[in-house]
Amino acid sequence: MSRSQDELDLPHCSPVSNEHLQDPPPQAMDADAVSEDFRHYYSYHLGRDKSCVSSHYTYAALALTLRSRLMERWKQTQLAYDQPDNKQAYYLSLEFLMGRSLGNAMLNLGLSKAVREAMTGLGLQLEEMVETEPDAGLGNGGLGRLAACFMDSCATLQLPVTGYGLRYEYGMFRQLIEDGHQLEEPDHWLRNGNPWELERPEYTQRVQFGGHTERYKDHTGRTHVRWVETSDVLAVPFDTPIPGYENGSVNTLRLWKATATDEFDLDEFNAGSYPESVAAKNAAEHITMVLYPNDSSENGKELRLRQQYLLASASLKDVLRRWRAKHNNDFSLFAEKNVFQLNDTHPTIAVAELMRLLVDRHGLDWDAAWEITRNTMAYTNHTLLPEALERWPVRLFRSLLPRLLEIIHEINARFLNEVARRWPGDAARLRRMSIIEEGDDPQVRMAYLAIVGSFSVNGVAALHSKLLVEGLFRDFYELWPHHFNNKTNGVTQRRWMAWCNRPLTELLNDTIGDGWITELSQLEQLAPYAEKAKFRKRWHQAKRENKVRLAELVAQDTGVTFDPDALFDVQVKRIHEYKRQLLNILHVIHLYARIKAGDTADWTPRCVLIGGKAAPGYLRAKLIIKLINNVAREINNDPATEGLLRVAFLPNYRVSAMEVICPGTDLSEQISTAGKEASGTGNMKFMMNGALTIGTLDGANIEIRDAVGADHFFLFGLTAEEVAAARQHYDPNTIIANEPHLTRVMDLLESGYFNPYEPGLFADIIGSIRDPHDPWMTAADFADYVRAQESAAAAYRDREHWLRMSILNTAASGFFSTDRTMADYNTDIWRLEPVQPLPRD
Ligand code: 26Q
Repeated sequence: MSRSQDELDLPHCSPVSNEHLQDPPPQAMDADAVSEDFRHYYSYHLGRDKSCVSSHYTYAALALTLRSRLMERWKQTQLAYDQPDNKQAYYLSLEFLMGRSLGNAMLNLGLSKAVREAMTGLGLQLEEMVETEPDAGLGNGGLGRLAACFMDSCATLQLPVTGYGLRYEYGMFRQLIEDGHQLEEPDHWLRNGNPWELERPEYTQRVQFGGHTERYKDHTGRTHVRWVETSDVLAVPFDTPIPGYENGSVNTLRLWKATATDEFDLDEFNAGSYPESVAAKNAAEHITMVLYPNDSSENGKELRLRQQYLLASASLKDVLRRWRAKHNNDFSLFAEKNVFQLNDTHPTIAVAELMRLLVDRHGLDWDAAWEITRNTMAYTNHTLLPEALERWPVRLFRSLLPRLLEIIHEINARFLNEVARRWPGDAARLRRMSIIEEGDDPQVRMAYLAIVGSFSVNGVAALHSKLLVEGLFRDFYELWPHHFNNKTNGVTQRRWMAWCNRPLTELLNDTIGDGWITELSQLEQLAPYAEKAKFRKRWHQAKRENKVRLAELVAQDTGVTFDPDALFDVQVKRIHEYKRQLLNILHVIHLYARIKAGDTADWTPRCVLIGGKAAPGYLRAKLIIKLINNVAREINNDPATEGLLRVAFLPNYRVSAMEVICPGTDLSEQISTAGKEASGTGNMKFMMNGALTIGTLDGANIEIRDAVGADHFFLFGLTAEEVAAARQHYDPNTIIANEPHLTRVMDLLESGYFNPYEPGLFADIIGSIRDPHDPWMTAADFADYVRAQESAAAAYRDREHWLRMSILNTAASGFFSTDRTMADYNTDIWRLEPVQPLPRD
């Protein structure tokens, strides 16, 4: 049934080189050249002229102009990486939340000025062209955006790192708000084509599903395993160039698209069932049709497991293909020259797949293959919520990936032997640590497979990494303490400052030069300027300009008017109970109650913005969105709040919206229940852009506060330890009764004030706050949150004081660059040498 790769009817590269086919000369980087190329693409490639000027085509022409300049650099970079001595890393991730590419390409190619000049010369609005590009929304939130920031930093550091992911036809859903409810709309982001991707059919890989295994003996009498009668799918790679910042390097993001094999057509067609053959083709292509829109694992969905395996298998085969082209079947140096970073457990099936490929396909014995696998894989964990740890039913594995299940069982048997040798007679420990969770419906614990199959396990912030080894992974830490490490997250300052915040970038460049764009720690030099009144004034002007822009976005998308002189208080992130948007809205209700009670002496006018998507099946999160919208409606429509308080829910929060939001924010809400948010990365974007944080001691907030100093951070709430201790005797109803402010808020909420036409609508939410088993302990932190909010409001009224603190936040944000994060991964885990692109001949 399966035919070999060579029989696939695909384009391929001839091994005979054509000496006449020299590269054309390098392309000029000045405004005139950009303008000329732009007109060339517009007329001769897109076939448009001056009579039809739509931003879609001008965007496309500019994208092609930039892309052609990426191509030459891309080739020279990849040729350099492929020199046999270089070690390479592969970042395996089901999500890459790239956002838009145009501005990033302009910036990193060093073409910002030339492009602006060229477009002005052509009478075109660059802004409008930028807005035309759809976000590449191939991720849910933090984990996917982190992968995108990592790619930017690796290219900038000239590290040979390739991203491997899936080319979802439909990315993250578009969120509409209708009558306060979230509606989801499919995001067909590829509809108008994607100028940034390059299809590479010549590197197509075949991926097997289903079937069964058989044993056979080779001529020496050794037993081997064959996986047969499978239904195969093809994975076709699409490459996106990832330019480094003004360094001539271009890395690769390789995304796989699933397509049907020709056999579908032939076998079914010959059986006389053409329509069925087309239907089968469809089923294959479904695998990469849509991104799963939940950001804590949804267990047991077969299609999701197919996605994970397609990514793991196609990517490993791609790496092995390149290896074998140079080393044939000699894998002795493979682990020395290759490393795979697993972005959470989602691609962890790669551990078993690499074993399968080495043993079944390339003839290595188990121990040699295991040695290679364990020295090649590294795993990053992104969650502390036990319920979010991925588990797959063994029976699903048996039917979909039977050979991989056998391999997992073998890995587990050998691993449990090792545990038994270390702790003889400790049956409870064996049960706890087993990769297979026994029970009526046994499950594969993917995190355990990832730990057992790798040489490094890291968390994403100091607290998170500490809690991992004390809690979820404690047994494994006792066994292999040296495998565990921390790599605090970051964000790329190229997108999250240099691109998205022009007013502040200009001020920074004027003041300390532009070295911070590649070395963020240079922002330290700003600190002394916090004391200079003239500088503070310029800082204020930049922030105000950004607030005007944010207010325009809010007005356009919600109809709510924000006054740029008010305190802009912002919480944008996925909607989740542990992130406690509910606590935020309770505080908003409290402010409203104060206004209604006439308690407005020394008031700080405040505009509260909340945005984020709820997983479509997460009903309580959707109800929280509805509550926020209802509260916003009542407050904004009450004349008593005029000039004092505004509330808006921003629909369809996404990367490109954050590019407007974080520069215009004064107060960043990072208010998760301590011990629940692994790191957070929005917190870093806000800090870098001069926002102050109101937050709990959770995730990277702790490191943010340490960096900027306790006086410049609004801390509140229980610590992770106190949360754990308070749980035993948590009594929210007594807390509510004893806190007059909270009593008043709950009274308003329970009176139906915010749902006059929908009685009882919020009963579920009210019940959750009053539940002694509320895992998020919202009521416990309310009073302290209100206190911290009051101190933020007071601080804002002292403008000079606030500006000083704002400047010091930016100045202290140097640590939170993914350049630093990537340097840390490289020093402790990857051990790559930076590689310069080859010079052109
Ligand atoms: C798993 C199985 C099936 C379907 C979906 C999933 C799934 C998808 C996405 C599970 C989790 C995610 C995303 C998790 C995530 O974004 N975590 C965040 O990662 C950030 C980067 O490290 C941290 O800053 C955040 O604290 C963490 O919540």
